[in-house]
Amino acid sequence: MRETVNIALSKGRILEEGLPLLARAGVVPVEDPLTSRRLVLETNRPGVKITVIRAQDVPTYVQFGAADLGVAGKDVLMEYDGDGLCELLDLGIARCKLMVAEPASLASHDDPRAWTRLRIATKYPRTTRRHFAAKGIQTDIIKLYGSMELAPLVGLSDRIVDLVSTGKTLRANGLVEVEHIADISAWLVANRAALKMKRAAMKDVIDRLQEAVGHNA
Ligand code: PRT
Ligand code: MG
Repeated sequence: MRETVNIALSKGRILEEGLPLLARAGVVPVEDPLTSRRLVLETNRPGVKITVIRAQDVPTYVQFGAADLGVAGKDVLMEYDGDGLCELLDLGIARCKLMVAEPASLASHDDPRAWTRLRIATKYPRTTRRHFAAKGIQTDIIKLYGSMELAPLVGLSDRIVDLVSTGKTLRANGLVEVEHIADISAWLVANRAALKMKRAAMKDVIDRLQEAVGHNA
């Protein structure tokens, strides 16, 4: 029986930037995932399937073997609390930065070296706590699921930790970057057990992606 390889992708920019990369690797879905309502798509390669899910769910699918491979932002991987996942390859797509930002009015007289305790709104509580704990700074964290940029405007928090790409969203909300936490890009991750049990089929897809990323650089 042919081994199947199921690749989990998320539906936003990872799909938009990931599909051309997969195409260069010779993996093309038979239906357009941007318009199809089907969540599992066959591809031109027999046995290779693409599953489209929420970004935050990719590590869970891969850890539990519901997907053999997955494409997830480093931000999501840093925040994920689980094992059985293998980070294989930096795909170099969906690049951005994880930053601390605050209102420009506050930043004009704020010095990050003087921080001792911060109230921060973020989608990334674990990463945020870990980053500041390593510097001996205590944090009161307010977990949000989106629109972090709104928090300082409505007095939820002074500062936010969020992804920044062009910086337009921050600027539009009167915020400025005050500290860099990490450079972010999407990674190829694999289920550790599947890597052993479906070695040949997985290796074929991984090698092709590695080639495609190389050509990208
Ligand atoms: O449901 P959700 O949107 O969370 O996920 P999804 O399933 O739609 O996932 P998808 O494919 O959109 O992937 C999200 C991943 O893309 C993140 O985990 C990051 O790794 C990556 N990425 C890269 C970004 C950005 N750039 C980005 N700019 N994710 C989000 N943003 C947001 C940011 O949070 C902020 O609100 O864009 C805004 C800032 O953009 P600028 O250009 O104004 O600075
Ligand atoms: Mg999205």
